[in-house]
Amino acid sequence: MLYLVALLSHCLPLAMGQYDICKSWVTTDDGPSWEFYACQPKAMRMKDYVTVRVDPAGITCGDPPERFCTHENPYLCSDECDASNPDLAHPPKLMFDSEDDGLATYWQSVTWRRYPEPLLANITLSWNKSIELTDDIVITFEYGRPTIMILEKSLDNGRTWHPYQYYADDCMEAFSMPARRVRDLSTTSANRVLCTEEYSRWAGSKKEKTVRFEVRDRFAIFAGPDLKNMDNLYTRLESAKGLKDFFTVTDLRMRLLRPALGGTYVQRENLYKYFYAVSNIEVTGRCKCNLHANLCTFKEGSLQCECEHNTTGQDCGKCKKNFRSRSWRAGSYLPLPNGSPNACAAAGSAFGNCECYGHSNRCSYIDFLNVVTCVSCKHNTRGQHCQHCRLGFYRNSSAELDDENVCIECNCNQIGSMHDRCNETGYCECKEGATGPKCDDCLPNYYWRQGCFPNVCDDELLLCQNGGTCYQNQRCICPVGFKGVLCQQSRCEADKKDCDGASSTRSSLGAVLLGVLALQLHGWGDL
Ligand SMILES: *[C@@H]1O[C@H](CO)[C@@H](O)[C@H](O)[C@H]1NC(C)=O
Ligand SMILES: *[C@@H]1O[C@H](CO)[C@@H](O)[C@H](O)[C@H]1NC(C)=O
Ligand SMILES: *[C@@H]1O[C@H](CO)[C@@H](O)[C@H](O)[C@H]1NC(C)=O
Ligand SMILES: *[C@@H]1O[C@H](CO)[C@@H](O)[C@H](O)[C@H]1NC(C)=O
Ligand SMILES: *[C@@H]1O[C@H](CO)[C@@H](O)[C@H](O)[C@H]1NC(C)=O
Ligand SMILES: [Ca+2]
Repeated sequence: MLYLVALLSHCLPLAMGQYDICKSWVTTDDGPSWEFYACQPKAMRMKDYVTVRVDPAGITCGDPPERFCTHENPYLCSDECDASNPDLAHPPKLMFDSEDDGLATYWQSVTWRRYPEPLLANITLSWNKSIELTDDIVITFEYGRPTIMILEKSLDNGRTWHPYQYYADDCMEAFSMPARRVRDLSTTSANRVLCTEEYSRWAGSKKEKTVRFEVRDRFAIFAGPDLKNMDNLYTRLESAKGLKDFFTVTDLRMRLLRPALGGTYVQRENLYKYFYAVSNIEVTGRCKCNLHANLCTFKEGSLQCECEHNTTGQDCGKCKKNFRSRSWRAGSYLPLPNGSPNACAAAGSAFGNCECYGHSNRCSYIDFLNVVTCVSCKHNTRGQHCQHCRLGFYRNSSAELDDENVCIECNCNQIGSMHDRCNETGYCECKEGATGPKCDDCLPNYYWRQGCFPNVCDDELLLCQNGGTCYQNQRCICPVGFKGVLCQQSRCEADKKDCDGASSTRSSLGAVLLGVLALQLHGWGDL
């Protein structure tokens, strides 16, 4: 049995061997206990778990039924694709079946009858799970490989996409990129995105069927041609920035941009021989479990890591509840050969009794107070156990104390509020006249101009007099001959020489009151 395992791990260095157990029961001087190791699931045939989508709508042949011919037999166009007949249909799922009887089954596109409009198709594979590629992606084309195509990848379930590799029979012409081969890459360029001409040239559609994304050749840059020196690869994956992510995907997309031509030119008189036909897409990889699981299972339609080390989540990307006394960390391939588990620790176990709810990695003993306290609380927390929110933040009531989102910024309006602190529900303390949770609104009878000010005029109580109009509650626009905050004052009254002994209204009570009011309001308005 041991011999068999050794043999297998020699033949499949990427599928088996290192990092395949997460823990073992060992006996030490202190008695028996668990020992923990970095661990990862086995590589699997990922096409068994994929969801596929082919775009645009109507790109799959057979609806309506259509004749096609091949480059080998260009004038014998007797083959037919008919979506309503199972024997003649070519649906997308045939790219992932097992072809047990040796007969190629394939998805096929419509023909290029709309030439010169380009024949474009996208094949998108989604796993709803991050996958680490461990072997080449191999796409098999029946009837000739595309002359132009782009392989793209996503790391965030299809929200953003990045080119992974360009393929063309002439890279310069198609993409203005020089043609390169993965075999020529060096240790510093192992994660370069390049354009290759190796898989797009015409060599007879029966002879050369596959298009590859060369994972092995890139691994070989570090592990040697037979991938014997995996230790070196694992060391590099751990230390070289971006290298691990380069081989990680949640989705892949083949953008087919021009079909096989079978020669140099497109023959307009026979467009029935131009189309795409894909019989198989092989993707070999393992679930990304951050080195915290050695099993990955298919549950409720998605792959899911069986997390160890007291971690949880689809990728074991966080600590289990009550195991958050220090921040979550991925396991590490280093030090060789067993790596570091970087397990999550139970509350209270790591630093005596100092729980920091995962917001700090360090505790410190304060001598004169005789307390142990968390140091440098993160995520806007503070306090002995990082259990409070920093000033200017308030507690997110839908988050646990050990959640990264536990403290929400108050965001008080700088002008409308007294200070930048808020109460437990996020309400700021407003200056006079201001209102709203963030103090960015004004109370009724106040207007906003770099803060809230009481209305100078309005349509109810503070009416502009003598035909004046109220401008944005800020001032009255007075007719000629009147002035004052509410246009209550006749100009000849103010400037006696303009009028001829006009009788004074100064003695009237109303005018006195208005004058006082005007004085006050004027003061406000100038603030
Ligand atoms: C294929 O996907 C790309 C984005 O990756 C998009 O820009 C393009 O329009 C798609 N083409 C088709 C035919 O759906
Ligand atoms: C993706 O996986 C997550 C976690 O297993 C699951 O909750 C979610 O429903 C899945 N989404 C889809 C579209 O399958
Ligand atoms: C995880 O927690 C359990 C207790 O629930 C403990 O027995 C086990 O040793 C812990 N594992 C690790 C890796 O810390
Ligand atoms: C509050 O916490 C929940 C749970 O973590 C999070 O989804 C939400 O975004 C947080 N709210 C804010 C405003 O940060
Ligand atoms: C916060 O202030 C708002 C507005 O003053 C008030 O309605 C709310 O009850 C306060 N919340 C708490 C928890 O004091
Ligand atoms: Ca097939």
